[in-house]
Amino acid sequence: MALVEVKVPDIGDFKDVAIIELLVKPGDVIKAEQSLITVESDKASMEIPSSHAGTVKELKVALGDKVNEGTLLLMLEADGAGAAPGPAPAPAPAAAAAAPAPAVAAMPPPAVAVAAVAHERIPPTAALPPHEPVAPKGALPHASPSIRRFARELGVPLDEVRGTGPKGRITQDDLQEFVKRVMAGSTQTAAQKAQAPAAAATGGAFPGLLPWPQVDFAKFGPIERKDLSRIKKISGANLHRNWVVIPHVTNHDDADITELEAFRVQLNKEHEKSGVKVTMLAFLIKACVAALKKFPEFNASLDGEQLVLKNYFHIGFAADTPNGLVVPVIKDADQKGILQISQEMSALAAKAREGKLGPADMTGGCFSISSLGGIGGRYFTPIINAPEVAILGVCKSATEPRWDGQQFVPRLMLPLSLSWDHRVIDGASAARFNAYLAGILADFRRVLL
Ligand code: CAO
Repeated sequence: MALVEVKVPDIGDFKDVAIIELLVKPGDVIKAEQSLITVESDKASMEIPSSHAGTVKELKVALGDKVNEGTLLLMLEADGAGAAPGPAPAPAPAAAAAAPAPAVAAMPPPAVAVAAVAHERIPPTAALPPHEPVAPKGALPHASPSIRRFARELGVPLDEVRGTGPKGRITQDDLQEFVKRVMAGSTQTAAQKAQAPAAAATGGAFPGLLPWPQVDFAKFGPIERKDLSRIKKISGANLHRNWVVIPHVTNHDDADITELEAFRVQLNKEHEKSGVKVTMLAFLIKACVAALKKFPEFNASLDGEQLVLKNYFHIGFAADTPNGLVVPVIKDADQKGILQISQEMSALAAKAREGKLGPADMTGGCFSISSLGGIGGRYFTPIINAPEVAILGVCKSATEPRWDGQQFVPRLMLPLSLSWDHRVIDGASAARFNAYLAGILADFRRVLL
């Protein structure tokens, strides 16, 4: 293979410019047009590309050396792909000196990439918004075009990076070190610092929101402070994420459970001695399984742009415990009868109150039910238990006058509140789901249809 001398091409009016960055080293395999060094005049920095492709054998220059057109940069073992299509055109000095926008993007290959040292401002990126500079106000960071381009790709605010190169120049190592520290959490960008108080209070960064109110409550009366329980911290973070991320809609409806409640009371009389209490929640779980079978998109989870439809029916139920809310799961509820579900629920609720639920008791749920029926209330908006896509809230049933076509009759009505993820479910499906569910609760024989 031929050994080729790679020299500085025509760089216009740039004379005796210092090398501030060596971008390749012996042994590197490079392409034609790949940047080899960065040089800097008092007006601009620029990258010098290679005229050939191949393997770098020997560098003929060092950091700080001054170069001109024709200076030998390195010896290259050319790979036979030949030279670059033509010599790199020289940058227009005026453009180099005054470019207000990223000059790198404006220079098409194989042009020498130029960045104005004193005039370029890096546009803020979506990843890391505006920030406090490390450099004094007005002073802009020294960095070569390739470093600026790399910083833009990573969303790194360059003026927060401390440069360790000559004259405080930011090197690739400095950039990588900055990113490592941000990822490890040992440093924050100015934007992250500004958002920290609000983020601490709200559990996440919401650019543009007012900070959380800081109030000295003791000024207004006696107070005491109490740590949130471990469950409250965990469930709070989950509820917050789910509320913020999922576009919730809640449909309210009523189910006539007059006959069902009579049946439940009768069943409990029959099983008095067995010690198993048949609960309304057990019927609700069975009715929901039937509705999930009828409307499979409710028994699903979003995975990117796909919907994962589940062919199993694990139903979670919210349980109130002294330490906070937990959601144990009844597995394979479709394969279990009302008595077995009642029994399992009672065991899981007891375990929950004792704080003895294990991960296996609380995972794998397809759909959840939150029942406040034993407590009170009419309707509410339950928060979807991600990655599920819907949840049923149930409140206290009450006897109400209902028109039967001829007269008002007393009926036991159960308030239902179905929250659903509008990314997956449409309003019409939700209304149908509720109507179907209410139909089953009104006449459980419909489960057989
Ligand atoms: N309407 C009227 N009464 C109801 C009812 C309803 N929808 N559901 C239950 N009841 C009555 C029952 O008949 C029972 O009364 P008796 O003691 O006179 O028989 C009483 O309320 C208790 O009911 P239950 O033993 O069937 O228990 P449950 O199924 O209502 O609740 C459990 C079990 C674990 C869900 C409950 O203990 C619980 O933790 N509920 C709170 C759930 C919660 O916090 N949800 C909110 C989550 S969002 O923050």
